[in-house]
Amino acid sequence: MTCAKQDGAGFRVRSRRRDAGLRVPIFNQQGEAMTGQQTIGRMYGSAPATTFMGLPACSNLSRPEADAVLVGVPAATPYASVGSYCADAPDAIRAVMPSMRPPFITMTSILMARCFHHGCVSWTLETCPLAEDASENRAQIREAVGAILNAGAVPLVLGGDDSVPIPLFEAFAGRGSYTVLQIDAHIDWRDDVDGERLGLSSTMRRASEMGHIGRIIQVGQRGVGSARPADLADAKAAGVHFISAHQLHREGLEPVLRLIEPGSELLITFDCDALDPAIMPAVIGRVPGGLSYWQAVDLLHGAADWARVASFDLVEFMPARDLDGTGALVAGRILATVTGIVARQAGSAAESLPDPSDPSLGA
Ligand SMILES: [Mn+2]
Repeated sequence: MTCAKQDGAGFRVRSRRRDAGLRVPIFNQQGEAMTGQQTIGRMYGSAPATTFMGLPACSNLSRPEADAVLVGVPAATPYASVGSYCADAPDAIRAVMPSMRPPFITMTSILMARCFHHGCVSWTLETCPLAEDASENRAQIREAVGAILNAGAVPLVLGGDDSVPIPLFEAFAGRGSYTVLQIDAHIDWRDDVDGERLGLSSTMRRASEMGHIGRIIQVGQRGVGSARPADLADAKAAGVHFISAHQLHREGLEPVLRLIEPGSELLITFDCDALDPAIMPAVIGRVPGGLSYWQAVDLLHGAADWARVASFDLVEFMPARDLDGTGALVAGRILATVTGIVARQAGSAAESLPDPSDPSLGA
């Protein structure tokens, strides 16, 4: 970096890149180079998309004609103290995942890409980020998820803060028994925060109270959050299985995967703060020691080897805290990976696709 004097008002930083006349692509969230150069994505045939990876937009949620429906949900029950700080997440994550078409379908993305265009559609809920409309938000989410389930498809929910999974889980009532796999830096077992019992700190306690939720597995704890010692004691008394981030790093995925009962139905709830902030800075509270990208991907694939993914949600992505789109890209890839898993489990992946367990494919 070099410094240049500017009108006697002080020094401003000027990049060496500009001085040297180099043209390094800097991507905006539409995947277009801010320098005007072609991006690597465009070079291989991608294009900006209005839906996640260019998924077909859904015209009728009750008849989606797909195995999975990706639903953007800006808000459910925001706390008045912080508001809906993740309301822009669906748009931000969609924007960084452009459409993929040949020959941009690489070996690492072929599973996702094929599944997207044959087995998943996109829908957006316009939930209101204002707390006073939270009950309406929750009703919208329950109705949307219920419609998707009635149609025989799998809901993939792109939040929104961590209060979004509560009405998502509620929509499964009367449909069977489910295991919740929560991947999160926090346990989310507060009974209430400032009188709000359906906010982001209470998600797992509310889940434990639902008759259709059986086993609860919580992975990745390490963060300083709102939980109190009594909350942890209650969770353990309720039979929750905890695998902390540190334990995962020391012992690998085996302790988690052993907890997943073969043939069970999984509701996977993925808080972005479970990931290490080096790859996921876009969270409200960054804590070192989180999951790596491959730990997360292998956990999702490993869980899906034993159980059916009945729903997936990705929450707590906070665009205002992202750094150069890094977190959005990671979140998008995680979501894309799960979409591929769901489509494969539904049998919509073409038989000619490579074996997903082939390590050379990546995710
Ligand atoms: Mn969390």
